[in-house]
Order: sequence, then C-alpha cells, then structure tokens
Amino acid sequence: MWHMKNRLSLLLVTLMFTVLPMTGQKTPVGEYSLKYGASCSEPRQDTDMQRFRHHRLGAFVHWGLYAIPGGTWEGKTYRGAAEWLKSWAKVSNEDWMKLMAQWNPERFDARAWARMLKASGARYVKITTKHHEGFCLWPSRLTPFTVEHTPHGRDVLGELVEAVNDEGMDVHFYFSVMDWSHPDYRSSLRTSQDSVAFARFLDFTEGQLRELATRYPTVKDFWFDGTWDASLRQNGWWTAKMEKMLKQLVPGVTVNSRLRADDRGSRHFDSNGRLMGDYESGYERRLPDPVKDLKVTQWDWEACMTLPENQWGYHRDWSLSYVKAPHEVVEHIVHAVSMGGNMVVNFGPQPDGDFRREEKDMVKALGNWMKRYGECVYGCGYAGLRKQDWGYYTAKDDTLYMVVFNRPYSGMLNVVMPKGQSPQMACLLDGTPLRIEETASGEYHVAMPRKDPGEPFVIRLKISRSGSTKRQYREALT
Ligand code: JFZ
Repeated sequence: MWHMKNRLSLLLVTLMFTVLPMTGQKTPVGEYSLKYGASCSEPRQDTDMQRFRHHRLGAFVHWGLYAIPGGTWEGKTYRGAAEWLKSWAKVSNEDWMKLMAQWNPERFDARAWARMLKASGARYVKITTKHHEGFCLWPSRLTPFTVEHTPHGRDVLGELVEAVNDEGMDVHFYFSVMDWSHPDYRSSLRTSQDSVAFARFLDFTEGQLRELATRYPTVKDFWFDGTWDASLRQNGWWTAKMEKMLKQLVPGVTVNSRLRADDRGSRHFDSNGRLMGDYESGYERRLPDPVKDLKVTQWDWEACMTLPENQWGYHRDWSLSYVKAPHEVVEHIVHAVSMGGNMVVNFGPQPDGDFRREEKDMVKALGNWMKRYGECVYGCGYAGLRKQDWGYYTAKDDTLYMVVFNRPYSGMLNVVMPKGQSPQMACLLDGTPLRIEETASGEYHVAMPRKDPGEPFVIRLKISRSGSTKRQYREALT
C-alpha cells in the first residue's frame, strides 16, 4: 500500500514537472490538460451575467422561410417540427430557397412584436438570426439567402433589435452553425476534401458571426444551435475561438454551452467536467428533476419550451399537438427559477408577420400572471429547499416565496424549514397576512387564503434564522 502511494506521488510529481510546464497551464493532477476547455471555473459574477440571470424569463422567436409552408409540402402535412420541414419532405436547397420569392410579411411590425412580447412578462427576446435552413433574417454579405433578396427586402433582424431595445428588453441571437444551404457544410469529415470544405465553412460562419456582432452591437447573448455533428466536435478549437471573438467584439456578451466542444470532442461540459460557455443550455422542452438533479443549482442554465409539444417554427395545424395551458407554462417558468435557471417561452410567428390567436392569448395570460406574481420570478433563484407537494420555493435575499400550484384539502400548506429557521411572517403579495401554525411535531403550516385565488398564487415568507437573530441582537446591544 505504502509503495503504491509512493509510486503515485512519484507519478504526480513527474507529471507536475514535465507535462505542466510543457502546456503552460496549471492542470490539477488527474485532469486533462485542455487548450479549448472551459474559460472559467466559477459562474461569472459581472453585471452582464447578473443581468442575464436576474431576467429569468425570456421569449424565443423562431421565424424563417419554414413559416411559409407551415408544416405542409406538396399537399402532405408533416407532424414533425415545422422548422425541419425541408428535411422531413426531402426538399432540395434550390426548391426550398424558391420560398424566398414568397417572403413578404405584410403585417410585420417590429414595434408591435416588441410590445406584445414584453406584455408576456419576458425581459429578453431570443431571435433566430439563421436557422438550419440557412435563410438569414439580416442582409448578410456572405450568402445570397437573406431577407435582402426577397420581395419584402427589409432587415427584419435590425428592425427587431431596435424595437426590442426601445421597449427596454435585451436581444439575444439564436444562431445555427449547421447550415443546410451551404455547399461546404459537412456533418462528418470522411475525406481530406471534406476537411478543406468544412474549413471554408467555418470561415464563412466566423464571417457571419462577425457581421452580427458588429452590425448589432447591443446584442447581449449568442445562443448557438446545430452544433452536434461530428465535424464540429472535431473542431472544438473553433468553438473556443468563436467564444473569445464574440466576447472581444461585444464586451459582456454571454454564450450558451451548446456552442462548445473541447479538444477531445466533449460538448457542453469539458473533459474535466467544467461547464463551457456561460450557461448550460441542454434543457429543451424538459426540465431538471427537482429531486434528483439538484446539481444544476451550482451553475447558470436556461431552458426553453414550446407551446405545443414540439413546434418552434409556425405550423398551420396545431390540432395535431397537445397545446399547453397558461398555468402549465407558468409552472415550467417557476420550476426553472426554483432550481436557479431561466426559462424561454417560444413563439413562431405566421408568414404574414402576425402571431396566431393561441400565442396572443398565451401572452395575455402569462403577462397577467407575471404582473401579479412576477416578484417570485424576477431576480429570484434556488431557495435551498426541495420542491413540495403544493409547489415550489423560490428565494430572493432574505425573502422566501412559496408558489402554490396544488391546494391540499386541509387548506394548510406544510412549510419545510432548514434546521434552526422558522417562518416569522406569511402573507400574500398584496400584504394580506396568513396564519402560521406550529404543529406538535415541530413543523409549520401556513393557512390558505380565505378566498381561493383560483390560480397558482404566491406566499411571501419572512424567515428568522436563530443564529443570525442572536447575532443581530448582540450587534444591537454593543
Ligand atoms: C434545436 C433545433 O433543431 C430546433 O429546431 C429548435 O430550434 C430548438 C430550439 O433547437 O433542437 C434541439 C436541439 C438540441 C436538443 C433538442 C432539440 N437537445 O440538446 O436535446
């Protein structure tokens, strides 16, 4: 045993003196020495990151040529995601790009969009600058497939950036690296010709990202997608380079983990288990389990959600899907916040530039709820307490929120407190006090409000910590 230990230390010492000086990096023993791994090991605490985190609720907008066929091609309706129709119906790039001749969204009004999205309670808007199809919502100089070469001709993205910013919201850019329209795109690199073509493709993509960052410098975030192919995994260096480049071009900008792959092809988290990019972005139409997945409370993350099961772009026939009710969406938002994450709710505008009825109704319902109860969402996070049968806890500084979705028959909500803490005061957000009872077993109950709110509602709790209370007394006395 002693020998083993000795040998191990010898190995460690040799490693420290040989490998580390060679790479010039401090690599803890037992870890891979990575050139393109995580750029920081702790969550960012600068003002831009805090702003991102405090917003908590965003709106996604998926808009592109796919809105025109809306899930139907040559008379056949495809149930899959509408923004993937080109792939489902095996449409050639040439035929797909003929849709550009029909891009004339007469009812598109960026200001109306921004007002509407703001009314949902969202604090930022994520816009698809370019989805997998390759059609750009900005007049890119690097491809013919842009809004500029359509009957509409307008810089849709530019108009949206301005309108969304004028409404006081942040703009985030969705960008798909995978591009079905580009002749040099490769999903895998089998031959040296593939590698040469893909290198050209990466240059082209870098150029597009430069365009976006310099044309629209108020952008706060780049949310990458379409990064799962082997070709990109083998080029982790490029994803690290893009993160660096964007951060130089747009100080303070945030980048999602989906952009990133490291030297060894690990995605999201590097080979040493560290989060790459500024926040984790793998929760898509699903959320971390509130009991099993508490590890997510250690880093920043953002989830996104569709209103039907799986439609991001406009699909004409939502009758093929289950569509969430507003209270379910509210629960997803609160669930995310209760575990320290953001939630982005998706909208897929129609080809005429208007929003479908269901989305307008959703905005109103969400907005009404957020106006009344947003206090438990904005700037809030993980409370250090588990999900309860009645709903979720969120927290902000010394305030604890109970967000109640399920009412017990008894009308008494069980409050679980960490040891040494007790609820001192419970009230509704309008200040209406609620009765607190201590049970024989030392648990606390808060009584439901006399009048049932008839919707998910929020209780604000003031907590006393015995330790800190004692300290406060002592400080008051001295
Ligand atoms: C991608 C896109 O393919 C889709 O069209 C949409 O834009 C969505 C927001 O992102 O879809 C994904 C990407 C990643 C996962 C699932 C769907 N994932 O990591 O589980």
